Amino acid sequence: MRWRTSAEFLIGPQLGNNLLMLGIQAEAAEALRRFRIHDIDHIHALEEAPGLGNGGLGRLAARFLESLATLEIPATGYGIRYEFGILDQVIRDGWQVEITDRWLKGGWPWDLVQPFKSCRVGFGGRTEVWRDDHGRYRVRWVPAEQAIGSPHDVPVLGYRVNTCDRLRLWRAEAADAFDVHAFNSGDFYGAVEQKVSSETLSKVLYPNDGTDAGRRLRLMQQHFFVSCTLQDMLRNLRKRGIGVQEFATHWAVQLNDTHPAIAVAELMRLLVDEHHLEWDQAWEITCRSIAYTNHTLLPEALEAWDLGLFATLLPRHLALIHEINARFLQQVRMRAPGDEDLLARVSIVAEQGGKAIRMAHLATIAAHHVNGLVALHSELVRKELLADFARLHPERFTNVTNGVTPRRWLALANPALNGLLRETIGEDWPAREQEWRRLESFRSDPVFLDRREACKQDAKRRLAAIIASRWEQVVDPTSLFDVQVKRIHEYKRQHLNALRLVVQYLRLKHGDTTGMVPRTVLFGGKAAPGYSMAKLIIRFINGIAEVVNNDPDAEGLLNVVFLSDYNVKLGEKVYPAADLSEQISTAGLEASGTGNMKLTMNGALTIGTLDGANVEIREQVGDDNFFLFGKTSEDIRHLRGHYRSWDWLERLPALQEALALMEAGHFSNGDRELFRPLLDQLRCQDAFFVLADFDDYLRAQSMVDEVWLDRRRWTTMSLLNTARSGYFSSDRSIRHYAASIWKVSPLSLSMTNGGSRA
Ligand code: 26Q
Repeated sequence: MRWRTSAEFLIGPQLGNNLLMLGIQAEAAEALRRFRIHDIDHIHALEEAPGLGNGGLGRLAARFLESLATLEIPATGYGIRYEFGILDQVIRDGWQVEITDRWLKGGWPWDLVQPFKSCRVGFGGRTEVWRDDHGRYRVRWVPAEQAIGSPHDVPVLGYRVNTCDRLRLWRAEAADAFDVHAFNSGDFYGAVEQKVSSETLSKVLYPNDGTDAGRRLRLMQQHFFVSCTLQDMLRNLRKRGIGVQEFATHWAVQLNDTHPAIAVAELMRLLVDEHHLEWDQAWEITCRSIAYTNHTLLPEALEAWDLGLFATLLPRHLALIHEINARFLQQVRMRAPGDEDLLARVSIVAEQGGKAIRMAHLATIAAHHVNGLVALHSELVRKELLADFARLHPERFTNVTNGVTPRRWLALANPALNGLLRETIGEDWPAREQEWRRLESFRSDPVFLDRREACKQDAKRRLAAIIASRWEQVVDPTSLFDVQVKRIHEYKRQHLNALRLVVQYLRLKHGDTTGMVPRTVLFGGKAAPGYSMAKLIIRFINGIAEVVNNDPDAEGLLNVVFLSDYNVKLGEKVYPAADLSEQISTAGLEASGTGNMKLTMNGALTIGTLDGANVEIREQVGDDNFFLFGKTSEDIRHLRGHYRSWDWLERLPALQEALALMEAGHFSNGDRELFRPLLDQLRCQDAFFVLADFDDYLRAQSMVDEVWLDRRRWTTMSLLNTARSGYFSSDRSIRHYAASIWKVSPLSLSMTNGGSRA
């Protein structure tokens, strides 16, 4: 059995997906008709989607479970049942305003509580030494507080198979819900205080703004769900009569980034303190079962916990980590005698700037495999982020390229294309990504290309209708739909996209429209609540939209829409309708990206840098079918240190004019100060090399215009993007994990009454 621990599972709406997986969409629609409901989409629209994740990492965890189920590999995803997920976004006066996500307010019918499988989790307190019957010294942790985790199970269906996997989300409850003593003594509020503070544990998902990573509650959340999970697994073995020594043969543990990395210490504590294993045996079991996936190269996003906080909350774990560290450093000493710098670099405990526990080091030291998300990212993990560790144990470092599920993102989200694919490459195409290449044989078939184009038009019309009703904007479905949907972050460079719109707008104002094609430019994404520059970028985009959409000179040529509250549900409408996919991050900074894969599958052409998964997308679809621009990660590395954005600006007259217009308050109702922080950042620092890539981005955009004018060529390229995107099916990723990291194979249960895919 495998389990994947992740602090986030962004699972999306369940109904439509489950009907698809079971193959009963038509039956469900028919059943509804008997209740005089003729459009099942009305029902889908009512479903509340759990926002239990920030973005890519949470979405990846969800889709990997779906692929595990589809491939019939027994697995459980373990996470937290947050009461409030990622904040809902509304736009007021161009600004993002956050609203609590009360996804549970109307109840949620998809999970099953398992009260008899609850677990107790401790916090704080002290450790005690005692002697066992054999006279050996043992340590016992005496926590000061306890909480209870109760499992809420969500079935994860595979595509047309006879089994399902399980997502087990822990909800925190008070260990002693009601303090009768306090109540009897008249302290009514004190009587529920413990309850309130324990339940806070699973209350809210933390945003990934990286600013307040030292938050005590987040560390408590991590320990809470990891401890429940490991206890659950040990109980499972006990129930099956399997000894703890066999742990690693029965469970393969995949850490989704370092958020669950405390598992290394907690598993050691359970094995050594509670199951009385010797250290060496416990360590061997821990290392044989745990593997770690890294998701970020940004130093500020690497988790490091203040040592004092750790000591107060998890005193026993801290002692165990010190022991793990001491033994590891001793090995390093033997390998590299006298290299004190190396010891300081690899130690779990960071000594500079206040002592801290580096979770990535803890995970890396224990893991039998450490993987990145795409070739380039894995390379940077190996050569830069964890280079010292990779020199010590090169065999542990590997790559597993991310994927996305073609079920949700193509079969479900794009019904017209689904129909065409079923007809051409077989009913079973969503589970057979190797077959997609057969579509290439239609690349010169005009009838087929027309049908392919009609599918895209259908999706664009549907999105245009949603935009008209929800955002009250009219967009032309025959224009080029140019899409950038993802979390708002400076490294993702939505401001690069926005600035080229200003340049474009100025061209329109100057009457210079040669070669320009009608475009509808769509943005979507949330900014972390504490990330003010990201929020200013949203304000900037909305300022541009307001001006451009109301200027008659731009009519029919440029339309800009900010799709507020972008989430999985809205994504299902956007991906199928996209013509152009904007993947324009600063090279070396986007670990992978997965929206880029969903867009490629849906036949959008990518304009992008050589970053993250873009590199492999371009390799797969061919460089003729990809609009490449920008500096490479290598170029950026060389530029760092002596980059002077103002020198670059000198050579960019069109951009100078755009910045001047911003500064004049043109996009902020005359307010000349509003965008000052953004302007200063670009002119004086430009930490994300927007100016260094600007000219080349414009060049690539005019290539886009040129190809769009030759619609046959565009549609052929679009078809080839879909045909060659099979590599990005998450089934391929999971097969890779299964074979090379977990060493597991499918367990197929044959059907007795039909319906199985096999
Ligand atoms: C950390 C500390 C404190 C509070 C929050 C966090 C936190 C939470 C979530 C840090 C990071 C995240 C999420 C990261 C994430 O989504 N990363 C993305 O993962 C994708 C899937 O592998 C990649 O495609 C993206 O490139 C990567 O940015």
